[in-house]
Amino acid sequence: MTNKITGVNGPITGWLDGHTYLIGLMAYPIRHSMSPTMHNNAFAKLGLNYTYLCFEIGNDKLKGAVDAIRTLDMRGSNVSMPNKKEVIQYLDKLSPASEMCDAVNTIVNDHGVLTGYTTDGIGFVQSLKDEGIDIKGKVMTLTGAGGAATPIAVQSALDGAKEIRIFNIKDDKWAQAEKNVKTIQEKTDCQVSLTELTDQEAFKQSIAESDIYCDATSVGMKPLEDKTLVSDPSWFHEDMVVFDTVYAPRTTKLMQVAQKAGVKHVFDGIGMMIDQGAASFKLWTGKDMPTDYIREIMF
Ligand code: SKM
Repeated sequence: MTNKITGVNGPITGWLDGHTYLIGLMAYPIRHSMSPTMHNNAFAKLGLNYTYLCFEIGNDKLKGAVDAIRTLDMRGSNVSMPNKKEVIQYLDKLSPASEMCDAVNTIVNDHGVLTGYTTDGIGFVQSLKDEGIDIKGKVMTLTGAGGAATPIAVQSALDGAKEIRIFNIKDDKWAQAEKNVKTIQEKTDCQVSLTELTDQEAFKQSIAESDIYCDATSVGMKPLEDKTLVSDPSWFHEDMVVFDTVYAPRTTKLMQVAQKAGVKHVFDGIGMMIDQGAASFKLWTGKDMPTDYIREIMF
């Protein structure tokens, strides 16, 4: 059955009534998001009386929107760009990982007490696990230091990655990259380094020595869909993992280069997107998201 509203196969949320719990997604821009379709179909599948809606909220309207979570007794919200850091000042408590990342993507409202969590890193690690790959003991080269890269680095270190080599340009995210290195050094046993991406020899050598290369920048996504930070297939080796956090387009330029190199494990960001959503879903409902069903009807 094709759903007339979402255009995907499967049912939409089964009912809305006086008891329905509301969950939001506060970001700008956000109308493109897959999260409402994913969560509402999961609620319907499990017969949970929740609904998930997008709200176009930038930094300017964020305080009012967070206050509304308490006022309307919403169960919680996801938070995306540009609000992941900004939102912290309006919350009551933070999870340890959120504190380490300086970022929140999930708010849970327990009777007026708002706690911030970050599930993006959990999504990354879990999506590897879904493919039979454990981050424990792995050496990873990571490009980026923004909203996706920071939780990926922190959660990977918390979950036992042996070494993370971060590469970034000296842009406005450099200070965050330095902070990520310091946090990981202080709080975990993972070895971590930061190198300028302009040092292409070091970048190439790092990838050659890594089990995983993860690109957590927006290179590869519109309007940069023709770009990749690695264009020479010989930089990769067959047994490694190449992970692009971008999921539109489904096959990025980087993934094409990795496929050309014969890399066995090449992943886009869909798995991470589903698994970060599943971790948020569990925090709000206490239930496991039916991720196989979501994959089947949406992707
Ligand atoms: O962290 C996630 C967020 O939970 C949802 C989202 C989306 O729907 O586009 C993107 C990421 O920021």
